[in-house]
Amino acid sequence: MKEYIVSRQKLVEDALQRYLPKPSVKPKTIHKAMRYSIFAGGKRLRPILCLAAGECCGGEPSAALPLACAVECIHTYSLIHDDLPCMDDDDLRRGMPTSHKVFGEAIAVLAGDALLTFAFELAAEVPGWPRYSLRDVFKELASAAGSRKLIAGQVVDLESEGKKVPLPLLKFIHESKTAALLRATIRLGAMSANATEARLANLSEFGLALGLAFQVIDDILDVTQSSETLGKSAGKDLASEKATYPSVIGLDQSRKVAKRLTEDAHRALKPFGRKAEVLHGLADYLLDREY
Ligand code: GRG
Repeated sequence: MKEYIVSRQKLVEDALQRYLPKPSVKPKTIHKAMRYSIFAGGKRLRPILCLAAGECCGGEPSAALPLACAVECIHTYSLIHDDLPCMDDDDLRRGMPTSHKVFGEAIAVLAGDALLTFAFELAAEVPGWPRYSLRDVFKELASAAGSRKLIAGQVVDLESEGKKVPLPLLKFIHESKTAALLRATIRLGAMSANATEARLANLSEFGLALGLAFQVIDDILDVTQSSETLGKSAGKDLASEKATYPSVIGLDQSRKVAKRLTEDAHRALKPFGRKAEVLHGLADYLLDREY
C-alpha cells in the first residue's frame, strides 16, 4: 500500500506543479498564495482515491489526473476558507502557518476563490468519454462543492457550534462537508475509465461510506492526537464546541462506527473482485491512519 500511495502522490505532485500557474505569473502574490497552500504537505488522499477508482475500472492514471488535481484544488480552497478568522480562525494547517497568517485575509480569500475556479479550468482538460460527457464532469464537481453539499455542511456545522446536535444532523454535516467530495473524487475517477453505470453506483456507495468513515476518524484524531502529529490545531473541535462523533456518542462508540462504515465500504467493492485490491487497501489505510 505504502508503495502505491508514494508513487501516486508523486504523480499528483508533479501534475500540480505543471498545472498551477507559476509563481512568476502576474500578479505574483495570488499565484504564490495558491501554491503555498497546495504544496503545504497535504496527504493527497482525494487525488489518490480518484486515480485508484479509475484504475479499478480499467483506466489509466493519466486519464484521471486532471480531475484528481481539480478535486485537490477544491479541497485546498475549502481548508483555506475554513481557517479564516470569520470561520474556524486557525493558525496552523498542514504543519504550516495558515494562508491568512502569511498573506493576509484578503489574499487568502482570493487564493481560495482562485483554486476553486482553477479546478474547473483543470476539469476542462479531460475530453469526456462515451458514457460520460464533460457536462457530467462539471456537474459532479459543482454539486459536490455547492450549497447543497460542501457549503451546506460548513453552514450547518457553523450553526451547530455550542448546541446539542442529534445524530441524524451530525450525519448530515459529515455527509455534506466531507463525504460528498470524497464520493465525487471516486466517481470522477470511475467516469474517466468509462465505467458502466452499475460500477459507478458501486463506487458511489463505496465513496459515501468511506467519506463518512474518514470524517468520524478525523473527529477521533482531533481528540487523541497532538497538533504536531496532525499538522493542524488538535482539540479544536472540543474548544469550539463543534458537533463531532466523540462528543455525541463517545470515543469507543465512534471507533465502532468508523469500523462499521469501513466494512460497508469494503462490501460495496465486492462486484469488482481482485480489481479493487488497492481500494480495499486504501480503506484500511484510512481507518488505521494517525493523522
Ligand atoms: C469553507 C466552503 C468551506 C468548506 C469548509 C468543514 C470544511 C469545509 C473544512 C474544515 C476542515 C474539515 C474538518 C474538513 C472536512 C474534511 C477533512 C477531514 C479535511 C482534512 O482532510 P485531510 O486530512 O487533509 O485529507 P490534508 O491536509 O492531508 O489534505
